[in-house]
Order: sequence, then C-alpha cells, then structure tokens
Amino acid sequence: MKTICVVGVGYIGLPTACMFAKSGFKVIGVDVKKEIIDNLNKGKCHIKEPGLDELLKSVVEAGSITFDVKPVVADAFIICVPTPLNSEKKANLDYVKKASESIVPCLRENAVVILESTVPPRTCIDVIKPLLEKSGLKAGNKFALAFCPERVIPGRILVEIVDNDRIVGGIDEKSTKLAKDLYKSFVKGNIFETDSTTAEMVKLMENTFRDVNIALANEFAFVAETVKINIWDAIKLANKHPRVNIHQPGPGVGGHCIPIVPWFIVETDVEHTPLIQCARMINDAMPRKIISILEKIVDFSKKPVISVWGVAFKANTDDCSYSPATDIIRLILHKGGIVRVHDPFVEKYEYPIMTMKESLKNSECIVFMADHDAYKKLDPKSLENMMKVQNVLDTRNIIDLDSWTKAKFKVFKFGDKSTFF
Ligand code: SAJ
Repeated sequence: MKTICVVGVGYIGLPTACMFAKSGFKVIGVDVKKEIIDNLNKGKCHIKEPGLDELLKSVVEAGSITFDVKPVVADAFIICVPTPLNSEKKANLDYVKKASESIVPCLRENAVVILESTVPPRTCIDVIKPLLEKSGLKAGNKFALAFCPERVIPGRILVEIVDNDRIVGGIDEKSTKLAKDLYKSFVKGNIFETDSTTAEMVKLMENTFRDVNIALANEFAFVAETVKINIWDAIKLANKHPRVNIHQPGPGVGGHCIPIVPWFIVETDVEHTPLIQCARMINDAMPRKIISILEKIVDFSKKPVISVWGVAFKANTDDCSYSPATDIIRLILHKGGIVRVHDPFVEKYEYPIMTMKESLKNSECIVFMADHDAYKKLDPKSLENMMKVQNVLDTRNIIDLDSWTKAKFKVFKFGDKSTFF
C-alpha cells in the first residue's frame, strides 16, 4: 500500500488526508501542534465541517490514518500549511519553507511532493525546489514536484473536494502526471494539467476575481445611495442579463483567502495591478461604511449597547478569520459603544459569545453581519420587548422588512432607502 504524508492538518489538510485514507492509502497527518495530534489520533476533530467528524473517526478506527508531529518516509508528501500576509502585505512563506525543510530527511527517490498552500507565482520553482534539493536528490529527475491548489468552500468541503475540477501543475510533465494520478483516487471532477507557475497564478486569479467583483458590487451600493435606488433590486435585475453576474455587496470580505490572496499578485507586480489594489481598499473600507450608518441610528456619546449578530466571516460557518464583524466590533468600542455578541455557530471568539436574549439586554440595535440561515428564518416576534430600543441594521439583505416592522422593529437595511440619511 502507498503511503502519503500530509503536512499541515488544518481545514484543507485534514479533509485531504482523510479522503486519501478513505481511498486506500496509508496516511500520516503531520502538524506541529502536539495537542491537535493527540486528539486526532483519538479520532477527535478540531475543525467544524459537515461530515468531517464521522469521516475522521472511520479512518482512524480502520487504522488507515495516524498523526504525528514530524513527517516520516513516504511515497508522497502533500503540503497544506497556511501562508498568511506579513506586515508589508506580502506572503509569509515561513510555514511553507519549514514544511519543505521537514520533508528533506524523509525524501527518497521516486517520491512525489505536492504543494496545496496558496503561494505567489514561481514559489515551487524558486523556493520549494531548491529547499527540497538539499536532500541531494534532483527535482524532476529523482522526485516529482507539483502545485495543486485547493478550491473547496468551507461548509461544503467534503462535497467539493470530490466533485470540483482541479488544476495540477508540475515542474515538468512527469511531475504533473504523477500528481494527477494521486488525486484521481478520489477526485471525480476533471483534473486539468499545466505547469507549476501557471497553476500558482490560476489559484490567485480565482480568488482575486471574486474580490474585485465584490468590490464592484460594493461600489455600486455607494452609487445606488447617491441616486437613491435599492441596490439589491438593481443587482437582481442586472443579473437577468445572460452574461452578467454581479456579486453581493456587504459589510466587508473575510476568510483565510479572499482578503489575502490578491496581495500575492500585487507583490508580484505592483505596477500593473491598480485594479486589484483598489478593490482591496474598497472591501477593507466596508466596515467603516457600516459604522457610519450605525452612527445615524444610535448616539455613541451615550454609550449604547449594540448587539452584533453573526461574527463568522460568512454564512453557516464558525470560522471568524478576518471577519468584518471583528472590525465592526472594534470600531463600535472605539466610538464608546458597548458590544454584545451572538453567533449560533461560534464557540470561541475574542469577545464573549452570548445567547440571543443575553445579547439583547439594554440593546439599542441588532446589527446582522453573517447571513446565517438561522437568522433568515428567525421570527422577529420572538424578540419583542427584550431590547431598550428595537432597531435592527441588516448589512446583508437577509431580513424581511414587513415581518420585522410588524414586530415593532425599526428596520435599517444597507443599500436601501432606510439608510439613505
Ligand atoms: N462575500 C461578499 N459578497 C459576495 C460573496 C462573498 O461580500 O457576493 C464575502 C463573504 O461574506 C465572505 C468573503 O466575501 O466574507 C469570502 O467569501 P467567499 O464565499 O467568496 O469565499 P471563501 O473564502 O469561503 O472561499 C473562497 C472560494 N474561492 C472562490 O470562490 C474563488 C473557495 O472556492 C476557495 O477554495 C477558497 O476561497 C480558498 O481557500 O481560496
């Protein structure tokens, strides 16, 4: 049986490792965090993702996966570690470099090394290849090296990891073929072949496409306010055109990827990326726009209590990475407001998570941030008489004006006339 060592068992590495284990490989999941490793070996999952708990338990019980703090000799290595932004808005490749170095003593002839972490173009060739060649083996000749970006969306990872089409780019044709063969074991989508630098750029282009389009939707929302039209209706109508797909405006762009990845293109070519840089600035400024609306609803000099609902970066996840809600909370506190937080998914957060009822005590406004289904389905009547003043600010167009008005709420919706002061 072939062995695969997956270095980094976070929200991409762990599902990937489990899928390979389920497909008949012997898998070793590696992470520097000993506590995570101990729990994973007991079948305890540290990532909330539909179906992942069960999948992990089944492969641990079957003995097809184990976890350790260091890589071991294996037929294939898959690197799935984070690439955060540094203070200069450039990719911090420290984790990727450390992961590559940790593989060196375990690298043998004919092994396949695959990078899944998102990186600036040419990282495989210019950074990973020389590091791995410290083993004394020549990349391409003696071992394969390829980039295979992940494309899954949190909340649907186990579905998309199987069904989505993928891109595989090797440093040479043999590397591409060997990497593709590996993924074929569980990927049902097409696997398209290219070279490593094209594959690296493709991943950055996908996320940047989304960021720029969200920025466009946000910019349209500002103009809609100037001409006094409802942006949500206008977008719906524009999207009736067969070749138009305008994204949704909102309180900002969060998550591990979209707010970070466009900067990897910018660092590669700052001169030719004014659009990408501008989109980033527009999206980063959205929390300030929401606060400027909130300032018209409550009087910050009187230290109002504000209930911030939905602190995850998007709908139906517990992930709060780079969540615009965190920026909004900081801005409210800075203005002198008092914040009470609710989120049905989030357990750990930098501010205490409360029940709906607790978070409404003395509150002068609910601010809906993440568009969780639970909020969309909420009956506003169940919240009557719990607040000091029944204001609600909807930043995502998720609540129904009529039912909330009937329940005696004053409804403010970003992007419609209720917030054109
Ligand atoms: N958002 C908007 N308006 C929209 C869409 C999203 O404001 O119309 C906001 C969301 O609320 C969220 C942020 O943007 O705060 C990002 O959400 P998302 O759903 O666009 O993306 P992620 O980060 O969950 O996943 C993305 C996906 N990439 C693309 O859609 C190109 C996913 O397929 C990638 O695997 C993932 O990034 C990644 O890891 O790169």
